[in-house]
Amino acid sequence: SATSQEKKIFSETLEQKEKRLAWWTNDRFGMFIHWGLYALPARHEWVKTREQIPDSVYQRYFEYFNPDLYNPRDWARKAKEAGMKYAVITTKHHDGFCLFDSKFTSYKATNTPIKKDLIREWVDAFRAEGLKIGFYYSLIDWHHPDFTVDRSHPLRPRNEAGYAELNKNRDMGKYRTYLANQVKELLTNYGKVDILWLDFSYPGKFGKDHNDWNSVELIKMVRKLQPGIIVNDRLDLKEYADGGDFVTPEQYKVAAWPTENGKRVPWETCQTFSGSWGYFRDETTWKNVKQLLVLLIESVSKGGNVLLNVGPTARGKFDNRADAALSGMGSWMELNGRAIYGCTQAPDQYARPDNTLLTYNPVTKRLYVHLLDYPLQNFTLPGYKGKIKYAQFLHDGSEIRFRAPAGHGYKTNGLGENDLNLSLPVLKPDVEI
Ligand code: FUL
Repeated sequence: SATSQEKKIFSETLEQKEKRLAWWTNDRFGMFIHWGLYALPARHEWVKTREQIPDSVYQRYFEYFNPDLYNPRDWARKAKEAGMKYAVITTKHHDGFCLFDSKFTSYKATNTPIKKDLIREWVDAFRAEGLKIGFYYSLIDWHHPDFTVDRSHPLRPRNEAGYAELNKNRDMGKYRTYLANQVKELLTNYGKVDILWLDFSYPGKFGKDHNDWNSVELIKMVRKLQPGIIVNDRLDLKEYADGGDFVTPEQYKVAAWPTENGKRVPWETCQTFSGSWGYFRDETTWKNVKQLLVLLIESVSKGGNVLLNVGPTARGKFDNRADAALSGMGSWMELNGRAIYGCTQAPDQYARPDNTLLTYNPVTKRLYVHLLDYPLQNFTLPGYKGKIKYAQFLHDGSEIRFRAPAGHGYKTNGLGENDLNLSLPVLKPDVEI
């Protein structure tokens, strides 16, 4: 009998799924954008819950939301220059504020001083720059009057009795309808949508059985409206083999390519520059360009994607730190993108030397050896004898000479019989990470 893990909602085969995901698996690198009212307090997108800010106070961010410098074409160019091929934006985050013009709420950008459907302009701009587009949509909603108050809610009370009191007149069924209506709007009014990034759930999140979001019906609707769309795994559908197209490790590096039932699954890690997703003015924990590039290379070396987040300011710009990180990555990607796009984990026959990461393009059969610490002149590829025809630096295409030990009895300077020795220039070429 089928295990619960084999339960399916659709009849798509694995091959069909791989085909549907092919562009995404190839592109590897995307931009996440968390933008909303929380850009004004500028101290984390969860600020409303963290500081238990009452609606009446949070309302001032709605009244002063006026991103007059918003130029999504500029954002799109920066994403593209960084080497990103797709982007995902928060159409609504947990605070319930909608950047898009929804007819099911008045809590939206068109009713703030900016008076615009910011998603419409975003979609047009990113499309015009040739990027694929994705919508993040929060399942959680702290603004909707029918949404169940739970531990993550800004209104969270001191004790259990407090929850009962607060939830007495709340009807999750009404919220479910609202959610479905909004997802329908997003997938109907903006043309083709490439990715849907729902956030977040786990089975029985609210102590009810499995029907917090009407997930099966929701996903069926999504697939019907946008048959080619790629959907993440953050609905409570883990028991279905096709409940999500890819897994979403957040803010950590995976140890190895994630598997389910022994099979490697598509994955994407989402990461921030500095910890917060929304613009955080005073945060100082920014990762440097090398760390970000290692994250990207390491993810590809384990068969995954990276969705790297920018939190634009309340005036609608990327701040200088984000600009600098993006352009630093872009300089590297311009010369080394070939080791990222279309690449994946190297076949087992290639051992990974210390302080390196390996990526591999299965179509061109090229192996990319990323030297994380530049070695002194000689560099050994263990057991690579007979596996390599030619070696080059990627940044300038210049040849790297290599040799195998000359045979039994020969003085091999510590090389094993099947090793290869690369002769590297003494000076590290300056485009290396
Ligand atoms: C989490 C959210 O709670 C964060 O605010 C952020 O959106 C991240 C990508 O997902 O679960």
